[in-house]
Amino acid sequence: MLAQTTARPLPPLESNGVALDMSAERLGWLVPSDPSAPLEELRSRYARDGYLWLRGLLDADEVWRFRRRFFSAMEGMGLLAAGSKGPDGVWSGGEHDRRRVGQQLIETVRWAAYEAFCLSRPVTDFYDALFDAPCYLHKRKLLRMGLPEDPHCTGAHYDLVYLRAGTDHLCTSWIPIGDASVEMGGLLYLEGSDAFGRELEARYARESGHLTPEERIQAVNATMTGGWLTRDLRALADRMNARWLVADYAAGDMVVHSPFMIHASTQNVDAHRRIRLSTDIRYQSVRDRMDPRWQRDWSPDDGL
Ligand SMILES: O=C(O)CCC(=O)C(=O)O
Repeated sequence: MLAQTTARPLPPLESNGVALDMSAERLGWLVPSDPSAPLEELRSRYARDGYLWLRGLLDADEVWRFRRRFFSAMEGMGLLAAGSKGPDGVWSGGEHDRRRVGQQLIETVRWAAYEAFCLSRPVTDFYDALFDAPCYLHKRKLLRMGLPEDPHCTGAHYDLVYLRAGTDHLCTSWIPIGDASVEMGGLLYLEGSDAFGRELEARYARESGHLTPEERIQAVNATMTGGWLTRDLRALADRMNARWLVADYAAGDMVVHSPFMIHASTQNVDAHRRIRLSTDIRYQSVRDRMDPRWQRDWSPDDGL
């Protein structure tokens, strides 16, 4: 196993305008795994921790190439600083053409080159082995940008809330496209929360018996008001008596998390104003039941 990244002092972090205000007992560092470790070891770590941070699984050059291609498609929309070159992805600090940027994102998730990136050999080999069956990549794939100064972040949630119409034997890959330091707002995970997510889901199953099957799979219905548990990450950590685990991700890394593992993101406060770019995509065995709502390309109005 790789050594844990060295803990280092961090700036104050915020998520959706709420300060994390983390004391030492509420903040920790994600533990990396070596992708070449024996499969049984990786499986048991995943079952125990609810995640695997596979450092250097992907070819870093390919990741940088994809970042370069992404930002070159975004040129001329006011998003990037005048001096931002190639894969830098430095934010302009001003207004951008939201309509064009949004359209470009919708187009980019449909690129064959993006699909090929998501299906790169190390990723599919890993999942074929993990599932002990040919893996299937859900068509609904998300690319996200974390812009510096944007207070909107991902609230605390677990993924199954959005994927209830298929198997729960599925995994999310969260892949930073470029480096994603803590300052850049990379994903953070609530330690030990896979078990808590399972409890919440079991409770939901008990309490949602009166809903129709169509209503029951929705994240918003008479029993639930949305997929997020909270925007107040500190309060959730206190309630769970747990730590949020942060990491300095590098191009080439992939985090695998279980559909019950609670995660969130923080505001990008990178001193160099680099945009956090990442993709989150879901894999399962081709033989397990698939959520039909995830068999179409992402669009902002797809209702999920
Ligand atoms: O990248 C983000 O901010 C959110 C990603 C996410 O929720 C996921 O990977 O399931």
